[in-house]
Amino acid sequence: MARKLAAGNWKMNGLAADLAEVERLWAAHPSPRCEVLICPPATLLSRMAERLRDTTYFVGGQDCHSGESGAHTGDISARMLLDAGASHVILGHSERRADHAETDAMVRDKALAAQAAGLTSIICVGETEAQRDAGDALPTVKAQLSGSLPDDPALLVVAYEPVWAIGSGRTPTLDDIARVHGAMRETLAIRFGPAADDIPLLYGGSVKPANAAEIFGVPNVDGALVGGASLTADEFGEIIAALG
Ligand code: G2H
Repeated sequence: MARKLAAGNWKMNGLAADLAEVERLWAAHPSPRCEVLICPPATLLSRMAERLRDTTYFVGGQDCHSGESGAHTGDISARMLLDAGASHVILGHSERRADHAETDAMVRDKALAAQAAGLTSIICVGETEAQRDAGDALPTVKAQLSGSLPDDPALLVVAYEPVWAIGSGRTPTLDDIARVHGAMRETLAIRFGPAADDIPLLYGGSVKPANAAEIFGVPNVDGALVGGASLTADEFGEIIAALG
């Protein structure tokens, strides 16, 4: 049985003043029944980790390089994230696949680096609107899974984020989410055996307080990767409460 996880992805949002939001969140939700993770921009990572040091909340990165160190201007290694206080890292988000031409093979190499550093990877997969309209959602997700995942199921979370649902206010039907999450669990079981049951499967894409509870009721949905609604303590707190 996979543990429940509410993960916030702040994307390229947040300045030092916004750290107060996570303290408000903790004050309002000091004993959630799910795990809570917040992934701020790298500039805030160590300061957020410091603010949350005496809490049960986790802090994570939004990407890492596949190498340990070296001449890679602007990049951050998995060990650097760990050193800054991170326990998790989001990998292969569709915005990185689109903006930085990240391939499945690159995502897999990053996941291997994250595992080696002891970080939990949140591997993101999801179809574009054109792929959905062509009836290719499931083959797309399965291909991304087989290409992006490391060989060891330890320290692994998978997030299904249909690209067309991200930040758009649109979400798949509950039946569609159930179909994709069921297929992901089957694919993971073929690859990893019984360990697949312990891999949290998150849904991501326009999760809000208004739709969180119904999405969390879908079989094989173990939580959410939340963007816009994770930026304020009030909205993310409602989503945490819906999961817990
Ligand atoms: C999908 C999600 C967070 P939002 O990218 O990963 O963002 O909730 O804003 O759609």
